[in-house]
Amino acid sequence: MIFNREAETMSRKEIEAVQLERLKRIVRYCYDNVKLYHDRFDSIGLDPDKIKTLSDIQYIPPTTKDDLRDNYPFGLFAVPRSKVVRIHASSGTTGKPTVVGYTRNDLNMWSEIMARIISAAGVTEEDMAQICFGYGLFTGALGLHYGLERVGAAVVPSSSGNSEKQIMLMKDFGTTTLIATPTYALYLGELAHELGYRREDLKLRIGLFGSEGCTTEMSAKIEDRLGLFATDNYGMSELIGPGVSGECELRCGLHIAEDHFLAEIVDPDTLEAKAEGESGELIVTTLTKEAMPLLRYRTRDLTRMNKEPCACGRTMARMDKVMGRSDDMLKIKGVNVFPSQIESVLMPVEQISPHYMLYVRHEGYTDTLEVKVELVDASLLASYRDLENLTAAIRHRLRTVLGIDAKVSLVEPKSIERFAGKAKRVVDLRHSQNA
Ligand code: DLL
Repeated sequence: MIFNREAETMSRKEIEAVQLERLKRIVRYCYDNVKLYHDRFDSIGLDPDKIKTLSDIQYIPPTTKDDLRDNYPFGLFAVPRSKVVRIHASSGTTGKPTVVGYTRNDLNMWSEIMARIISAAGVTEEDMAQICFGYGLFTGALGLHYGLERVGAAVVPSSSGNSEKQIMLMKDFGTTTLIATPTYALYLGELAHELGYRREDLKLRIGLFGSEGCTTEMSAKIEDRLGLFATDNYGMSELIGPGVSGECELRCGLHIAEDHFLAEIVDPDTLEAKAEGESGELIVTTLTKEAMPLLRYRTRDLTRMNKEPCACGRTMARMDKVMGRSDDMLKIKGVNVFPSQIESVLMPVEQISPHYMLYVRHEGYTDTLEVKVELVDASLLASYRDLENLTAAIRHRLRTVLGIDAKVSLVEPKSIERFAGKAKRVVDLRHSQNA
């Protein structure tokens, strides 16, 4: 079902007209209401009225996470406190969180764009949706919550953790829709199996996953374990939370809510625009946000964009699944690789489970990578020869497919940590080693 047919099926010309009108307005609004933008425009002599076409956006300097940090907590808000009705924040790895605010209109827009991708995945008012994202400052749970209510689904706000109870509720309530990070969904599937539930004991049919990368191969494993159809959903707190883009039932890219977000793909080093279809860093301008609008926000996420209308009837541009973040790229003996590529190589290997960790170290003069992955069957550990053969086969695949040489460690089933939120699979020990 197309939730908002009028918006979601505009012609490219109509989309661009809406974007241009909104871009001009938001640029002026930012200049008039946010000191950072006022000062930055003035310092380079940029008149907000100079933005007359969509491509004029290139004259606007990008906004970065550092700008948010430097203006912690509310320095980038464009409205007085009385107009702010919600605060969220994302916990950075270091220091203070990144804080974002919403007006009533922002929350309304957020529910609308969420309802679009929730409907695009096939969820209707007949569904019972269990939200296993952590409720709190994280945008995931409340974002999905209000979108699902807008669609009319029954929401079970079970939050993350307490996994045995999650599965019990899933069975007893007849949950049809699961909302979680792919990592947590994978774990819930594993636990349900261990607790003796059969797939048919659960009524799950759709999984709305997101907040972290998940390869198609990993997604297929989750679908198999839980007996559902999974879609990938992308967003980030700074821009709104989830809702920036999401897959429809055809799963050939994530539809971007282009009437609210203007997306560009640029070269992460030079910031030059990439040609359509080329991959690069996603930069997003919020076109309608009131409380904390952002101009040309550097997401650091790497993807591609396709503006061809989709066979589902929606015309909004689609982005590829995120390949990784530019700051997540691992350089192993001169070869650049993303954790997602390693995941794609590991997933099809039958004898190993989908749980893995990547350790990067500095040894001698070079960086080394250890891929630690769980065996499905512990009995393999008893046979030195079988273990050696499997290790060699995985090393060989990593070398031929990705061109990297890694140490492969096969470990006992269930010995790798399970995550209830986003997984932290890459451990970079280079810094601590130097310290
Ligand atoms: O993760 C928002 C969200 C919640 C999206 C629930 C989807 C579902 P942050 O915590 O600010 O916001 O993290 C944003 O997570 O820049 C990406 O690097 C990564 N990310 C989010 N969704 C995906 C995805 C939420 N579908 C950061 N695939 C982003 C890959 C994703 N990475």
